Order: sequence, then structure tokens, then C-alpha cells
Amino acid sequence: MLAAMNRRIVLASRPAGEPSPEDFRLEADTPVPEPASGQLLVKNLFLSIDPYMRGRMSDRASYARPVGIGEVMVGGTVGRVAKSAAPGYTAGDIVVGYGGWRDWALFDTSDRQVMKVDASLAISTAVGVCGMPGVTAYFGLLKLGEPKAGETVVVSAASGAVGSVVGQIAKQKGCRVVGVAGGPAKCDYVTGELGFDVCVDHRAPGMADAIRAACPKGIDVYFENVGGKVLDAVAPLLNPGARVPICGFVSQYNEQEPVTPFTVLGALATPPFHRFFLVWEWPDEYPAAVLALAAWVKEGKIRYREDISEGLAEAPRALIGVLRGQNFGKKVVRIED
Ligand code: NAP
Ligand code: FER
Repeated sequence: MLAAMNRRIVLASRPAGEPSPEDFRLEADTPVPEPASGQLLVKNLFLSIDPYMRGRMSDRASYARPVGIGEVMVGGTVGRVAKSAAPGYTAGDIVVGYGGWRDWALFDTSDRQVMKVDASLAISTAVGVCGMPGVTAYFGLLKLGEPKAGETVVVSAASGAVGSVVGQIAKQKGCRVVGVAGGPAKCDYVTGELGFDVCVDHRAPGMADAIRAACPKGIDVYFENVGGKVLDAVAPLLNPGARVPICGFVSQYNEQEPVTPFTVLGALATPPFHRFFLVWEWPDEYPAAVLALAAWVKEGKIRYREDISEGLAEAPRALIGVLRGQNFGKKVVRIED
């Protein structure tokens, strides 16, 4: 019976450089599983597409083990509980967790990443502005960036899932906020809709001059999402005492020999405070961060934009697109219900 099968996308091969659709394989030969005690059977409804997924396709040392060849691709999902074998959960609940690139997933309720979702917001926000990327922005900026009123904050990948939230929180703190994004449409959105003071197009000529002109008092916080030539332009403008939360460096993820921000920042005459952080470093405060973000979204203080692909089979193209900057807003895949 077709409905009883569980489609999934597995890693078929490890890419050298940019992934291609052939590095993934859609399989439909696994039945929908039954939840064991403490588990939920979840119908995945939205799959989050995130830059870190490229790292998990490679056989390199990381905080997390790589996805094995033939294994289902890792991914955050939000979905509906179909069967509950766990206290406190019932069929129909909306939950978020790491369900992977598939139709149906088993969620272990002992896993701290499994949480009930505030269904008064669009449920896709549980993997976006009110989920892992939003919390990344919240902790990275507030814990490591420590923005103060009147300071200049620069944010790369400014229209994206993390960057859009970073800039809006920094504006709330009274900072001058300069975004960097790819192309005029994203830049218009960043200043017009998100309220950043300036947005510089890193694809246009003269990017380094434009960033310098946008930061007449230098840069106090650089929220690092991309690395590469944006970082090269920002680094000489960092003020004494500047803070650089290193969230990621997506421009390097497809490179065979990535240049990390540590190399660039460490080579400065006076390196700023800089440190890589992981969104999961503050697990006790994670639920409170989700609540704060949800409240700001409801109050209209944080705006967000989603870029939705239709159907599980689109996930590989969606990830390839995120690594090329083709997404406009938080990238998610809607999985057929
Ligand atoms: P996103 O910004 O929604 O999408 C990625 C964006 O990166 C693209 O849209 C593109 O925007 C930009 N980009 C891609 N290739 C680029 C290149 N070669 N040069 C410059 N920009 C490029 O993605 P996100 O989920 O918010 O992630 C942003 C960053 O946060 C990534 O580095 C990610 O790894 C990191 N992250 C870290 C953690 C953590 O725990 N440390 C958690 C979540 C995310 P433009 O078109 O504007 O260039
Ligand atoms: C990400 C980029 C990098 C991310 C996690 C990492 C959760 C962690 C990398 C490492 O520890 O090596 O976007 O998202």
C-alpha cells in the first residue's frame, strides 16, 4: 500500500565542491515505523534547509558525525503527531525536532531538541524565526556580540534566516545596523522591511568602499555568517574592543580548502574578540529564547520571510540553492501531507 511507505532522501555520494542532485537519492522502500515507548510518530510537514547540511555531507571532523552514505539526510522538521507513545503528547500536537529528510519520523521525547510548537504562529516558523536559526541570532548577538546603543553592528547574509533576526534585535538595542546581502532585491528588503539603516550588495562592484562609507565610526560588532570577501572588507574597519561572533562562513562551505574567519581575524595587528559558537551552547535558555522570539513576531517587532519549495523531492535543489544564495528568506521545504 503506497500510503504506508515512508519516502526518504539519503546521501548517495560525498560531493567534492558544490553538491549536485546526484549526491542524493529518493527512496520509497521503507514502511512507516511504529513508535516505541517514549516516542512519537510524526508526519513531517516542513523540512528546514540549512547551510550546516553541507558540512554533514563531508567526511570531515566536526561537532557532529557526518551523514553516512545511504543514510537519511539530517534535518530539522516540524510536523504533526500521528501516534503518541509518550506521556504529555497526543495525536494532533505540532512538534519540532530533527526528523530528517523524510515523510514520517520517530521523535524521541527524551531528546531536548524535541519541543511542542506554539500553533498560533505559522508552524514553519518553528524551524525558522522561532526555531534554530532565530535562536542562533538571539544567542550569538546577545551573548557574544553584546551590542550597546549607538554602536555599529554589521551583519552578513542579512536577508537570511539568521541575519534578518540579528539585525532586527540590534535595531531594538539602539544600534546603527548595516547589512550585507546579495543583490538589490535582498538589499531593498533588508532596509525597507527589516529596518536596517543600510544594506550593501556584496555582488555589486565597490563593496568594500560601500561598507566603509556605511560605517563612518568603524564597526563594533560584526556578526559573521559568510566569511570570504565580505570578511576581508569588514576586518580592517573593526574598532578596538570589537566583538565578532562567528556563526558560520557559508561562502567557504563548498570549498575544498576553506579559509576560516580565524585565519583572517587572527592575522590582524589587533585581533578583535572572536569566537565560534553553536546554537546549542545554552540549552537551559533555549525555550526562553523561543518564547521571546515568538512574542516579538506576534508584536510585529520581528519580521520574517520564508522561501518555500514544494515537495520532499525538491530538498536537494533547495540546499544547493542556499549555498549559492538563491534563497530569499528562510528556506523550507513543504512535505506533502
Ligand atoms: P541564509 O542566510 O538564510 O541562507 C544562506 C545565505 O548565505 C544565502 O542566501 C546567501 O545570501 C549567503 N551566501 C551563500 N553563499 C555566499 C557567498 N559565496 N558569499 C556570500 N554570501 C553567501 O542561511 P542561515 O540559515 O541564516 O545561515 C546563515 C549562517 O549562519 C551560515 O553560515 C550558517 O552556517 C550559520 N549558522 C550557524 C549556526 C550555529 O549554531 N553556529 C546555526 C545556524 C546557522 P546572500 O544572497 O545575501 O549572499
Ligand atoms: C552551522 C554551521 C556550523 C551550524 C553548525 C555548525 C547548527 C557547526 C560546525 C562545527 O562545530 O564544526 O550552520 O548550524
